[in-house]
Amino acid sequence: MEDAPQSSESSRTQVGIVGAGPAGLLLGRLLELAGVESVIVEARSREYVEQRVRAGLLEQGTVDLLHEIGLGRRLAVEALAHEGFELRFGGVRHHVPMTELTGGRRTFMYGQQEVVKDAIAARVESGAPIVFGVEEVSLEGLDTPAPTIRYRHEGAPHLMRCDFVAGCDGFHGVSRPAIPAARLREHAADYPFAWLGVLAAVAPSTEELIYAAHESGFALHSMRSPEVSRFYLQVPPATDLAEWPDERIWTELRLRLATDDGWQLADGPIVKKDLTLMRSFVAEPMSYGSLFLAGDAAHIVPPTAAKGLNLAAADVQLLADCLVSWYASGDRSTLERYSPEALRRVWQAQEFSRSMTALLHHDSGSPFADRLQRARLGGIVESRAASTAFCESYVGAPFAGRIHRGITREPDL
Ligand code: RFL
Ligand code: PHB
Repeated sequence: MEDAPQSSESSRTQVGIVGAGPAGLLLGRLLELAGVESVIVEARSREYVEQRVRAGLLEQGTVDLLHEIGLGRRLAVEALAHEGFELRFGGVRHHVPMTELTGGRRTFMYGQQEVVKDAIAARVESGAPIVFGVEEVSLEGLDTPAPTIRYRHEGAPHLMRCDFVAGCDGFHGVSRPAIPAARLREHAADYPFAWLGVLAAVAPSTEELIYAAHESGFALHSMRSPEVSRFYLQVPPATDLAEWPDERIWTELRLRLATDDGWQLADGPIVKKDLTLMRSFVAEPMSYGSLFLAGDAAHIVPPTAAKGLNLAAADVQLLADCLVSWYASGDRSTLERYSPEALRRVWQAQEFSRSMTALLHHDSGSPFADRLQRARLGGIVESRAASTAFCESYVGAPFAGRIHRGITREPDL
């Protein structure tokens, strides 16, 4: 006997959001505060997305946004605020006074998974819908004003009708591939290096991040808390982590971070190792009919300048403005602003991420290229104008055009 066909349970919302990473969660929060309904559907479990270790550096604009939308309470206490960073090359440390050079803008160390936890907790508390563990997600009717999201949850099929779909499902999601190929242009560039990332249970040996250019390759000393350090080493893309026992990692970090003034690197237990491949990618345009892409679904940057999460936050801030204006006015031109305005910031971040990657990584091994790299680094630290320009791109531009969110800003502690 055949199974009876299962009819889909159907529902309706204004904005269907695919993905509960930073892009989807922050968009949901912005819409909620502006009185626009949304449902977030996420392929993974809540536990999984809350534990996923990724980005750590938040720009001033991202932190301002988190405060404005009521997600800044824990961040105000736990994030480490930075007013400068160090460029290290030729055995010499060069302090770059970022905050002084950018009219008071700072960066903040606060794990991406902490932002995700805070945003999920707020959504669950407010009762706005979020469905974890969905399967077989597909998008239909994107070229109409009544798109649908189909998915399975706990075995049962669902059909969600929406006014708009926000594709916030990361680089490997289903939203971008749902756009007909003829309507999408994809730009991509790969890099001949990768990052070996290390999380170590040891207090950072520095108060500021250290970006080190060395003939053995780039090294970054970052941190997650006063007790946890985060390091990255430039390695070849085909690296097998088994070839990097802890002792080799500490030896290489000591070599690449060494200075001629006796600075010491403290070591400790390594609790996690990972390999990140580097890629630049942009999909143009970032919208198709009733679908809008945001975050990694639309673009990837190499991690050097720490722009990925911050770009996702900037995208959804703009997207929320556009959607809320549409609900207020019914004027489609507000939606047409989204892709060109988002792409302007995206390409600037691509350009800076690529040039910062070239500035710090060791490439072909050609002595000529090495000398040029050293000259570029020298140019930045020796000229106030050059270091100001570098810091303005590094710390990120403020977001323009804000919708009223009805939330009073929490004080910075
Ligand atoms: P995410 O975080 O990938 O979230 C996408 C979500 O969509 C879900 N999903 C689906 N849900 C439903 N249906 C489907 N079919 C789905 N397919 C996927 C996924 O499970 C996931 O929950 O994308 P989003 O929200 O756009 O956020 C982007 C950021 O995650 C990313 O740009 C950053 O992590 C990049 N990045 C950094 N960015 C920074 O701003 N500062 C940093 O310091 C920084 N460091 C980093 C980084 C990324 C790294 N890796 C691992 C790539 C350091 C590293 C090592
Ligand atoms: C990180 O801590 O993950 C991090 C910090 C700064 C960067 C990139 C990554 O530029």
